[in-house]
Amino acid sequence: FSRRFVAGDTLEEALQVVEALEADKIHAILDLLGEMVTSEEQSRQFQAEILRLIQALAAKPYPRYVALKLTQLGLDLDEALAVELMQGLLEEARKTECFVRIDMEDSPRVDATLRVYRRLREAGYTNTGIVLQSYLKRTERDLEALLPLKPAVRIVKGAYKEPPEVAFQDKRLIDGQYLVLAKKALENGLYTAIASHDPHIIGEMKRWTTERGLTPEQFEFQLLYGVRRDEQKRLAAEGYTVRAYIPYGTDWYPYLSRRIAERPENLMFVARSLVQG
Ligand code: FMN
Repeated sequence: FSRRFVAGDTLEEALQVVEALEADKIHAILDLLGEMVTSEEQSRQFQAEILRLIQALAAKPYPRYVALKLTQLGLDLDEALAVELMQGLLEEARKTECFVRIDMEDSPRVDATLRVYRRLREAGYTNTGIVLQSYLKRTERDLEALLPLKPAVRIVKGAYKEPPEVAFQDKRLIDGQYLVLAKKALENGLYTAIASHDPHIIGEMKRWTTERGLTPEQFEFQLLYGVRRDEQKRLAAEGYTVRAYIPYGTDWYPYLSRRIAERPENLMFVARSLVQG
């Protein structure tokens, strides 16, 4: 039995999924599920659990890469706490060349997330990167402001329900803005993760990067574990760097709710695995 979108409750189960994907040349982004914690104690517990993940990856021969959310590390309680806990993680991660991606959450948290990222860069940590969401009207300005830092970026459409004041609602605008952001990031020399399952976006970015002569050292594709598995294999077989985002843990409710909101057919997969699980 394997679950469709979540690798399992435990780190050990998640690492088995990684081994299977590596056989297809797909690398892993490991994500311990958890977000919007309401106490310092919970934040510290999550940090300890992510440290355990980073340490477990240290022994592995494949690329080491984790993702987390700053509200998992207490961002809503105290920004300084999130910075402190991130520093502890990045210190450990840098020993083994492990990359730590800071996922982007909903719009009220974007400013704080970007501030924490800047603080970490000022403190000298380069093994971390951010996410930019094409549905937000502010994002092109955010990208421009960040350019001098040469951040590693992941471009996504955005997964949260956002009001029309801050976010485009029209799919064509969101998709158009996605391509604008991804190309602008690449034109400015940022290492860019193109995170989408959208055939139009993947196809256009393949075409454009080929036309520009970009190499696998400059960008990669990222998809979610369990989504378009054949496309993941195909891209990897074509020689692109491909990473799958692999969530694990017991706090899966918000994650699966977003997957169902963006694609209602996913409800079937989720319901089936709950029944079988
Ligand atoms: N959405 C966010 O709002 N923040 C994130 O940090 C985020 N990370 C993602 C990472 C990966 C690897 C992928 C594939 C998606 C991520 N998403 C994130 C979800 C996207 O915003 C979007 O909801 C989802 O990919 C569906 O859109 P698509 O048609 O482009 O695939």
